[in-house]
Amino acid sequence: MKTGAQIIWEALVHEGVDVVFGYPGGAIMPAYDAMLQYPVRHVLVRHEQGAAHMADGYARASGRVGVAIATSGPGATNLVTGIATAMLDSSPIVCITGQVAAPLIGSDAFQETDVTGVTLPITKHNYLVTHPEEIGPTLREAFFIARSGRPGPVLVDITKDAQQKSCDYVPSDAPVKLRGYRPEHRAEARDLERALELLGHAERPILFCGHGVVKAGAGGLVKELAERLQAPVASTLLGLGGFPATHPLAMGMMGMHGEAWVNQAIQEADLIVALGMRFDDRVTGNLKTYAPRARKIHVEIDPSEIGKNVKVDVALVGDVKETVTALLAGAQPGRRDAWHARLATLRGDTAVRDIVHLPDDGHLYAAHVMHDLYRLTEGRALVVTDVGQHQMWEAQYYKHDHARKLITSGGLGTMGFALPAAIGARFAMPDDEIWVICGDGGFQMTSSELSTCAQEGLKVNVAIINNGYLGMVRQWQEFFYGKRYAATPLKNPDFVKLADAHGLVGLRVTKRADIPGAVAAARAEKGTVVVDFRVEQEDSVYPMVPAGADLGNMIRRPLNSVLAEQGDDP
Ligand SMILES: Cc1ncc(C[n+]2csc(CCOP(=O)(O)OP(=O)(O)O)c2C)c(N)n1
Repeated sequence: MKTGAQIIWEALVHEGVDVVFGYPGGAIMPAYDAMLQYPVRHVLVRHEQGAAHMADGYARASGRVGVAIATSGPGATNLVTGIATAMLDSSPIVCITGQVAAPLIGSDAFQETDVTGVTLPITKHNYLVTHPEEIGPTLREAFFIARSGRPGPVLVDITKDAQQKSCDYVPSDAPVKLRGYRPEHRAEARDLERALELLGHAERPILFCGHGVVKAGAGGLVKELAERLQAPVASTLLGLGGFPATHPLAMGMMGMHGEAWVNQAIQEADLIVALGMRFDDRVTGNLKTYAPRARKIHVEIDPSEIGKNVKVDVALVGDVKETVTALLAGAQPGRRDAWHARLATLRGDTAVRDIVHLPDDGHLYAAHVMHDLYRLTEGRALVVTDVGQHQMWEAQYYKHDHARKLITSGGLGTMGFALPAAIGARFAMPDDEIWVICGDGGFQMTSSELSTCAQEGLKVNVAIINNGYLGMVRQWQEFFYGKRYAATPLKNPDFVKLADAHGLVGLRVTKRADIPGAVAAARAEKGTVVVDFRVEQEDSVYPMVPAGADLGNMIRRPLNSVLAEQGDDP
């Protein structure tokens, strides 16, 4: 006989879990008490949002399921932002919450919240468990659902009395079968044939590398396909690293803050092969004018994404790896010289406008920090970004050649994600050099997790891109709201002192020349280091497609100001 609390840990150990991120409280105390008997490391977070992001960061870095644990009521509701973040980016996490005892449910008992109700739309699935016998099988299903098909978060809410009561428990290895849940799909032969026909005839194709390529570990196959077809590859934000950024066929990022020439190329392409991506509005701009000349092939594991935003000519529903393997079996080599010549023209003056190429004028630009971090870490760091301008600059200037080395909140755009997600990634990748890149705003949303770093003895490097503003919102105010900076200037704490208060090292950089020294000092330190980069306050991310505008209609860095800074006559 085992208590329900013991069964929770037995089931987790059986699933191969060796670390969980959580915060205790009344309704989950039996589980915490039983935890001491099991070989699972518990990381005590400072806010349950952090626990969910840590589980998410762990999952994204490792490809395994991350686990967060919290008590009922406020503990459970604090998980919500992290669960929604995982949902929008298809990240496999299992959240276990305590619930008030079953007889009290519905009585507004102390710390009672209907968390299965609250999380219904932001979980792939959720459960309320009221009997100890259900705990083992439910957790087994939860892990299966989280990682199968299109991955996502699953919440298991377990009443306190179910944790306290006992029953027999034997872990099962039988395959999980659930009525109505069919996560596996395989592209149909006739659709593959049709796709190969379109590929054979295309003169101006582009492959799109989405998050699904990273998740499926399909990067090598996509490279083979791109080289065979001589097709250029554009990436979504979450697809970065899925295809090597330094490969000659790599175009870089598409979408709102993608390269202008890449977006223009999409508008001129005659075939798009979208691999594991979902045509998010940040990628397409105005759907009415999106890629008007292109036939579209959509390779996607989730059938509900097909035709959701963009009508496609061929849908290949299935795992990206399997589907690209099937395409490779029939894809014919191509050259497409004229298309590559056209792309070179489109690329045009992009380099001239690039701020990184400007001479050092004494100002510290965020782009310099990203570029130097890329250079100094030789592109090998695992970078976890927060949300805002710095996120886009990182995507533009840190060239990722490897999958799972950029972790960022794409779909939900959750400020406060980076530091906790990096802590989770630290457990997945104990030997990686990890850099958190965050804004001064987002950092303060979850900076209390510095305490977690200190208590757990964790090493991450935190680069705060400190522009004294909620930068991305300030940029929109500058472009679209007549420079009325409503509620975007920030009066920040002294981040160096804040690090010090946590018993950690803090550094400050105000000049470009000082970046390498600070990076070296941060790398040399054993514990977590916070580097406060005081960057240009009113710089903007260029280029930009205004929300809902045509993809080919980008705001570019004003050439006049660029030439003026270069000392040329505008
Ligand atoms: C939790 C949350 N609240 C609000 C927003 C809206 N938002 C998007 S970017 C941004 C500004 C971010 O400022 P900062 O963290 O300083 O980064 P920067 O843009 O300056 O690089 C805001 C407020 C958000 N994405 N997430």
